[in-house]
Amino acid sequence: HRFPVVVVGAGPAGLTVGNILRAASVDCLVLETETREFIEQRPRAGVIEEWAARGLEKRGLARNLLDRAELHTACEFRFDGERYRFPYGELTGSHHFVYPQPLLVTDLVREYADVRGGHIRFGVRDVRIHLLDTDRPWVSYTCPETGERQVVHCDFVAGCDGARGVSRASLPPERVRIARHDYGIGWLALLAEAPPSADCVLFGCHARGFAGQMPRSPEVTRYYLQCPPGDDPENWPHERVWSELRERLGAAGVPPPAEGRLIEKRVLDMHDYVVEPMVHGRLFLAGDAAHLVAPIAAKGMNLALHDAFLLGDALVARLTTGDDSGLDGYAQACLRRVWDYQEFSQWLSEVYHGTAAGNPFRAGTTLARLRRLFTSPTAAAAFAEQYLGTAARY
Ligand code: RFL
Repeated sequence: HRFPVVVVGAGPAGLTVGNILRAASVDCLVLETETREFIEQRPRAGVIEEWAARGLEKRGLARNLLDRAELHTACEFRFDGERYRFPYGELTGSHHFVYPQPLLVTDLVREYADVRGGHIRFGVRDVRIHLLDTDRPWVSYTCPETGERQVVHCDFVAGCDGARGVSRASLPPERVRIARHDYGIGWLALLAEAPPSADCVLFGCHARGFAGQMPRSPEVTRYYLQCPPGDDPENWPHERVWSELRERLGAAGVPPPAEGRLIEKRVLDMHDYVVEPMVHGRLFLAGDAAHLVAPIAAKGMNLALHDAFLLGDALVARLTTGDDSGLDGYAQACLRRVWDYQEFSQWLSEVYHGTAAGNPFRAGTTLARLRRLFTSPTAAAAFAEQYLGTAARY
């Protein structure tokens, strides 16, 4: 078999690259280890920045998103027993789209496979990437039905297989630098079958630890509770979860969170990494395969989409007109936004976790940082720009 491009991984990054290639009639093969049903239901992100939604729209990939997403124009911080609403929509004229990742993935698979006629194999095993130093790379995998090894020759490989994939591991260690940051903090990530208690994202900055509420739909709400890294979700029975949420999100005159069955409960250790360069020979990494950003600032899926737009367009230019400039500048163009978002996540982490550090000095500076957002219009404007990812240029 031969395809101009093999895309490894059918997450937001891989499916967006595949859709861009198909729109330009470039053939590609997407390889995914999970089943279609699984990826269409895997709950994760929900916040899509406006530029990312417009980027999807421009490529014909946002019809359902624009119809069904909720628009968010404010978030609310709770600290010192009070609530502080931050109306970023009024400040900037820009907003967030809230559209759960499984819905976006469902739209992207349908468009790629059913509408644009793209090739995709689900349930493949043991994917390997070969000969990246040559201009004739190939990819092999085990076919789920027959158990046979399959070989696919190609010109380019898009490594979009997320944080635990094979693409990053295929890079020769002496040719890449992986910068890592560990926050030493865990978050208990919860999905509750309950309506949100406020119409916007809530951030509770409390001495007992951070708590967050992210509305997902009228029936389902995501909550986060700071916990020790590596904590066992079994340490968090229903009663303990709701009493901590009430405490940490509590403020004068607000209703307590509406209780509901917890349908997801897992501990995430907060850490980041960035692979530089994101390219080796004919392998181009995109999304979480290249850089992980802890879900502190809800940036991961947005960065995955940013990479995918650049990579998809660059591959189309190379394969249809022989123009190499997009591929040559790819890593640098992605990494400017990646590092900017990493820096913001690190800054925001102190806002979320500083009051619970058990250190009165850090608690004092954290509260000063929070108050500044509500007393200095300049600080508020800078925060809004980073929160929304609206900086004009990278
Ligand atoms: P994905 O989505 O992980 O997709 C990678 C795909 O590759 C498959 N795969 C393989 N396929 C072939 N061969 C292999 N060897 C393979 N190994 C893996 C996987 O099955 C999968 O289908 O990566 P992608 O496309 O780069 O997208 C990244 C985003 O999914 C990720 O950044 C976000 O989910 C992060 N994130 C959030 N991002 C936001 O922008 N806003 C949010 O609100 C937000 N909330 C979150 C999040 C991530 C979370 N978790 C679980 C880490 C909340 C959570 C809880």
